[in-house]
Amino acid sequence: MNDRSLPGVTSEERIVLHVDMDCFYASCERRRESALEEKPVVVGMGYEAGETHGAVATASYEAREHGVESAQAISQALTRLPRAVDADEQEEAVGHYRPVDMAYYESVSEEVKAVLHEVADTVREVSIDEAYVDVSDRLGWEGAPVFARNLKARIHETAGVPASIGVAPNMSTAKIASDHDKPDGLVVVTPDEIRSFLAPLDTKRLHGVGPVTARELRSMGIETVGELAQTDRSRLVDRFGARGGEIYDYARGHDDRDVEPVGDPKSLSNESAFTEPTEDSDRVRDRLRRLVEQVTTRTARRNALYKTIGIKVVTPPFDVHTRSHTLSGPVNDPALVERIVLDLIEEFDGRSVRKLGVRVSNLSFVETDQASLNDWERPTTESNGTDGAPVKPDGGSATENECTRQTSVFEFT
Ligand code: DCP
Ligand code: MG
Repeated sequence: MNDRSLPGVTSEERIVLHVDMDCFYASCERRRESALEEKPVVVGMGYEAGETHGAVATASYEAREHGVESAQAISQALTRLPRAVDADEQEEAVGHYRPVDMAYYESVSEEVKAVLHEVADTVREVSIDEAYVDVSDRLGWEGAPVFARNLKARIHETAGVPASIGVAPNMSTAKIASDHDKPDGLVVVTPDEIRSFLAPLDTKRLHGVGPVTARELRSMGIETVGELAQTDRSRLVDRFGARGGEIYDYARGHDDRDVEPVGDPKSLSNESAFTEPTEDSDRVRDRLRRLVEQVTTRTARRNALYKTIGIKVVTPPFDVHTRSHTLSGPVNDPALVERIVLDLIEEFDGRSVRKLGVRVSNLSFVETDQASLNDWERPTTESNGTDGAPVKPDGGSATENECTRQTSVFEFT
């Protein structure tokens, strides 16, 4: 159980996907040159006649069988896998060398990331070929393998390149899982399996353990992640400082990092699940008030204004309902958020609720210049309301049912 739990709230496990494209640059080259399918492909610099300097950016899995790998000197790659010339193109033991074309790879990457944003709200893009996706709010573990398989297929159909996906209750394990069965991998590690999945692995597989740390760990008699998990935490902290505690936690399957989108977010939300589904509308409202406080604290910290305020209500088994209300201008007004949220929840009174979320979106970010905010301090939808009545959501276009929108992208069964 993780440490994020609040009293009365399940310290629920999340469902995190790590998506990592297979031999990405080489796959991009194959996408536009299908004759390269299943052939050894090396993408790099410095292999042309007369050039000797340069390095391998990546190699296809067929080329890796010849000992070619990322960051290798191109001269060494050429020794292991001679460059194909017209006459010997049919030979298996020759490599098809291509120059790096970043602009092209970036355009393919954008197509991949677009698919991810289409199927999930919470996406953290980590690099050109890697991203984390948190789907806890819309899936249970029983649905996770099908979701991941569909996502892989959809990336392949849409962007034309293969991905490996790891699914796990947290980021560090999801990353290990995506790498576990490459290429074309799909590895799902459920909360029950996490310790046994990690235990036999080399400590090098953990985030934060490089070759030097791995060597030090070995000198302490620690080879596997399982052995690391059995060590005294204090021994690791003494030796490696804060990072020692971190790798200990990862080894035990704990990682509380949130999948936080980088850059300015499009929305900010907080969610909370009940230990058991509840029909108690007072409890539901209390929980919502707390979520409003959490989310508006975050917006204040980031100097964010919001125009759209929404709730998410998950009813058993995992039905996700979203409702939102859009104001005519951006505001920073926690009391207004609370009124809107409490108004939106009325529709669900008497229904069993498993999980709640509060989201503000349509964000704009301001310098801390209060004067410029004052014009927008009150939304126009409220300006004629003097009786303090809750602002009514304008039932039409601003109210969206995310569940419907999302299932049109994916079938889950
Ligand atoms: N890259 C690079 N130089 C490196 C490592 C990587 O230029 N030393 C580039 C080329 C890769 C891309 O970054 O295609 C993504 O890096 P990965 O580590 O994910 O490697 P690949 O996607 O190529 O292979 P894998 O299937 O192992 O993910
Ligand atoms: Mg990759």
